[in-house]
Amino acid sequence: MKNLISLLKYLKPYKKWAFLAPLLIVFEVIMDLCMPNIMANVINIGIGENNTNYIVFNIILMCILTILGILGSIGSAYYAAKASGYASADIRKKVFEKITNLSFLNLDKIKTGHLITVLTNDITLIGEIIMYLLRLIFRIPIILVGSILMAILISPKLSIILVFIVPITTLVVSILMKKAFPKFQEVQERVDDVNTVVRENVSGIRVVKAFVNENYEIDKFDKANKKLRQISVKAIRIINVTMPVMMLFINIAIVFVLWYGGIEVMNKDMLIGDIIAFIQYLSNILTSLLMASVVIVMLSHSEASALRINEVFNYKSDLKNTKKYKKSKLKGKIEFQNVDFSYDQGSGNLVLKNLNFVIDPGQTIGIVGSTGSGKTSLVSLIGRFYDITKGKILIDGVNIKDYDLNFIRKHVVFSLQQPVLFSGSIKDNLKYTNKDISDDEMIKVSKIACVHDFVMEKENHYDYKIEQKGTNLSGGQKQRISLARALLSKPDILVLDDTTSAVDINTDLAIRKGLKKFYNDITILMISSRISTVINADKIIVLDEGQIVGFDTHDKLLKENKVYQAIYKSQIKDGDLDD
Ligand code: TTP
Ligand code: MG
Repeated sequence: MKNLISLLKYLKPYKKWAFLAPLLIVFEVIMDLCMPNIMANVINIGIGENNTNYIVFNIILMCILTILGILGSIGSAYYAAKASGYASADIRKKVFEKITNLSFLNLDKIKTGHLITVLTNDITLIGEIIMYLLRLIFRIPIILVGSILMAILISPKLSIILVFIVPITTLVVSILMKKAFPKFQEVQERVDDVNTVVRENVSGIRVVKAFVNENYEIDKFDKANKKLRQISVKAIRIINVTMPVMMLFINIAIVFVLWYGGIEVMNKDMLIGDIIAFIQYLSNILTSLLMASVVIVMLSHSEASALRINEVFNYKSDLKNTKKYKKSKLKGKIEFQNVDFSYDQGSGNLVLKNLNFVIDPGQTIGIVGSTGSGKTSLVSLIGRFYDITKGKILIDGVNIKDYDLNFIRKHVVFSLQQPVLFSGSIKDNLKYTNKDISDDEMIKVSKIACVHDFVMEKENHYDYKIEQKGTNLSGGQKQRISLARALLSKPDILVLDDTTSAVDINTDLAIRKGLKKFYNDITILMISSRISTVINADKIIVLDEGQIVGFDTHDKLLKENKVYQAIYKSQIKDGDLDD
């Protein structure tokens, strides 16, 4: 229960509403507790003694109590919904912020599907349970105790039945709930499975269709869906048994009360109205017990959700942001000293081995190497997306770990291998990092990145709507928008990870010329699978299986470096080297 309790602190800003909700329910409780008694009096005194005035007075009293009860109930529901709604929105915001701040290494380990389930299902469930708690926390115990007292007051003798019926009902209901609870937990897990299948399918639907594999995927979904159906039916079956069982107990109790009470009435030891009131209190007691057991099941159910929410809160980002060194801008000197790196720190499986190099401010550096040689991994270290296993990375002579993380991310800008665009207009995407960029500047940079020409061909130009995941743009267009977006965030160090791989050679050349002309003062790291892209770089890093096997100009490498020569030769054959 401690996880759920720890989440209740989110009610704090809304404590006024959180107090009003249980407080207002008191009117409903008063109504529930007084009504049977008043009804008994109307029958006993009003009807029994033919006292019309008494009947009218009590009916008016009942009306007033009912109206007050209903108003209280509406008010309570209103404030409970408000408090729980605001609190769960706050929790959702906190979880989202936490996810946004997680490191790559964290995110590599956590399934996206799990995070989405936490953000949607789990938090919604917590919101619901908070609402029920606010409404029922006082209602159930007061009605339970109040009704028991009233029943005893009416007839101590008849109340002996409570000694039997209350424990038996409690026992039976709790056994049923105990059975149902694990089933409901399993339902949640099966929902996760169905979600996973759907998510994979929707995001990979093009591949599924391209391989004509729809039937296989539908089959997979059917299996997950069938499992969910089976367990849901089982869980609901148990719950469905509970209601009739409760009704059975209530009816047995009523039969007993009528039988025994009837004898008492005939002996003139009891009045008819009292029997009716007693039956009312009895059903109050039993329904409260049922409600209590439902709440207890919900509480334990929501504890699992609360645990998952707290798990997200407790993820420790493995990138420590302690020293927080900042300056106005970076000059752009990058130094690697004996750097080893592994994605899986414990395994010793090194992706990069013993890297040593110095890049001077303003240089343009090409990075080449076969696929999987570690190019992307190398540059991701410069943005400190991961911490290295051994050695040191210095930027402007300062250890990268001493910088403020956000400062580094702001000044070392990436245009990634697979560009990610957001749904919205082209303009929204270009001004992603800074809304205040002027349209003139946006257009100027768009021309450098060879974005402007194709944008002018789209309808609405820069206001052209990009669909989810950029499906209505070509690969090369996405890459160029991603490059322009990177340039517009005014980097001191710019990293291009094969950014022009899907762009034709002439456009690629135009982009490189533009970069040289307008961005000569910043440090640029340019990964490319095409030698032609890096041919004019100040120096080229040649990577092979995580090691640097060459670091020099194109001409020198071509003369002396075997790995470089091999790459060069293979591309001449392909006719890829046109300039
Ligand atoms: P990369 O650094 O991605 O290799 P690359 O960029 O040179 O390859 P490409 O030209 O295809 O873009 O990968 C190097 C190794 O690191 C490879 O064995 C896969 C592994 N790796 C991970 O384990 N986790 C990751 O997140 C990445 C990016 C790579
Ligand atoms: Mg790569």
